[in-house]
Amino acid sequence: DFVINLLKHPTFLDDTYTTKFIDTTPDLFQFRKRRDRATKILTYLADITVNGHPETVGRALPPAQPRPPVPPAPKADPMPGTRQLLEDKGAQAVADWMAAQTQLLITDTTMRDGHQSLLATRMRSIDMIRVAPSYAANLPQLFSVECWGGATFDVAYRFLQECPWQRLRDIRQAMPNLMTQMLLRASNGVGYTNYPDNVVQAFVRQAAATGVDVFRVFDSLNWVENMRIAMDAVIESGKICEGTVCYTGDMLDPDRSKYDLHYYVNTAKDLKSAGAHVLGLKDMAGLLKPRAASVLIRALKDEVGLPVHFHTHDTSGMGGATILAAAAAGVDAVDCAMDALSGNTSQPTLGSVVEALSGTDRDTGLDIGAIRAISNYWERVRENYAAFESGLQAPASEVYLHEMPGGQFTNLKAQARSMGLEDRWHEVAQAYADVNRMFGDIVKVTPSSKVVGDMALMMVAQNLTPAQVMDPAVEVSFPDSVVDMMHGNLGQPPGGWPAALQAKVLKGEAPITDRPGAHLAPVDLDETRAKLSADLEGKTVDDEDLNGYLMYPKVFLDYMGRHRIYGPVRTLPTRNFFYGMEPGQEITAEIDPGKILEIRLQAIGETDENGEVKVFFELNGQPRSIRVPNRK
Ligand code: BTN
Ligand code: 3PY
Ligand code: ZN
Repeated sequence: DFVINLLKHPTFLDDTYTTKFIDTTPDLFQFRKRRDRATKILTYLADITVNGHPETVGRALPPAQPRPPVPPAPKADPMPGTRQLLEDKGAQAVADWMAAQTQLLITDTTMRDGHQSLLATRMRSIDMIRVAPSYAANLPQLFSVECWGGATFDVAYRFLQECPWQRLRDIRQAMPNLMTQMLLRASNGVGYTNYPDNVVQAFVRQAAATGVDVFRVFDSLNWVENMRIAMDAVIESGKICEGTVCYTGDMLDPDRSKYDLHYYVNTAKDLKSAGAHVLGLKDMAGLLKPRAASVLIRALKDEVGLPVHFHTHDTSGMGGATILAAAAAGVDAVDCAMDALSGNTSQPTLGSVVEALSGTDRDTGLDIGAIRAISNYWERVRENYAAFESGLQAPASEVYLHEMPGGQFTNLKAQARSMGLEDRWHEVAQAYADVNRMFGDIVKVTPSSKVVGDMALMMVAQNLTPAQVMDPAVEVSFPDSVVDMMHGNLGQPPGGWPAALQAKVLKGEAPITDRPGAHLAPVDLDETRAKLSADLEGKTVDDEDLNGYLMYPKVFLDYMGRHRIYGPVRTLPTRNFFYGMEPGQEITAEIDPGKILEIRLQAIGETDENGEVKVFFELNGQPRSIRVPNRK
């Protein structure tokens, strides 16, 4: 049988079993092996120690002297919070309670948008789960903790080698009194493309079952028609549906009349009719100015009749002022990030908003001492992610020109750098604004923002002006994402796509104008599960795995392939996950509740004639050696 086959393979006999090995002997990838999880984790540590982590090589280093993050002690048993209200009385009761509150309710975004916007979404679950009990015990007045969705789903599998569902389950368990919140891109799920309706429905059902309480549902073109499938699925699951309108442009600028007060109020009313319990106002780029916030929030409160939850980014440096204006105008809840992961392209600073409102009629009721202690934990956590810092030095008013979402800004900058366009960044910013106008002035948020970014980079790289792009006589090879969007595959913007550009992009092909989901056949879930199980050599495929695969087939399979080699590396401390170990260092990893591996790195051998290195460990006091290729 294949286990014996594998064990007889000469490379396996001397304990070498790595990605490279898999790449060079793909036939063996199909074989089951019996290596225990501890050996897998040692293999990972040996490989990273010798070769470095591909994602951190050449990047900024964390402090030489590690300062391990220590979560603040839970002060008491967790008091009942919003979660109990949801469990006991249901989603509508939470919405009614929100609207009746006088205090400003706060969502902490550190575990999702905070690190998505500042650290390229690279925060690992272990750093979140360890502090979750401190949130539960010391900040029970929080409205919710945003900890899932957006880009975190994909990045967990793709770059962090961990299961996003397990993250959600663990956080949910560690924080039983607080509502968890996720960001859902409506029919685009947590991906970049429109999924078949039944895939969106299955995903929402699973997210609710595994532990999401509040679903912030938005569409990247504010097309309510394309949000109904996701919103209905949330409502059916009994969880809170935060139907969300994205803010763009400048509401009080008469030259940007497409997105005026009427537009927002009408869209919000449509969201209410579609069943939203709460109205989300999502200012993903941080464009809502304080004066506009006063007008907009007051109108939404007066004319729509839903509690309003406001989200912004501090890219301009003006986010705190806008939050205070929104609070004065009667907003019910706002998003902030813990101090140490706030500011710039992230959310405004949680502790400072709490301080600013302390003693006022919108006093948040949160304990500022508890906030500082938790922020101090995040400050230490952040040090270990130095490789993913963007280097952004300061807030900038340029955001009002380009209108890039906080989560995209540093990403696009890195993309520009990798294309050799770093010195032309301000041209990219201008091109981004130009593309937005060419596309008819659209909402720019994942995935529409990615399309605008692709087009802007292409124009700068090829020195194309907007006039040239529009000129029917100039041949332009548009990015695939632009063709896809002009085809209607992300839905319809208000007023439709500009006809001349659309015709040029589509080269005579007819666009669709109805829901993209209406053109996608439902996926046969049983058949997909059976096929996936077969591809994974008979492994039982549970609903979480199935939904991960449906969102990201290749990313999921690659993750599973690495998982069988490296095992539960999510249990490693972050420092060691990214940088391996020093000789003499000792760490622990809890691979199951109560099952703790004590790992000591004894020594690193010389590279032998086969280009391999033997790495000597002690595992729970027993010597173990692992051989890995030296790829340096
Ligand atoms: C990735 O970045 O592709 C996922 C992280 C795991 C990659 C592992 S780390 C050890 C080994 N060396 C590599 O170059 N890839 C794998
Ligand atoms: C996402 O979709 O990931 C976003 O953060 C949009 O703002
Ligand atoms: Zn955001």
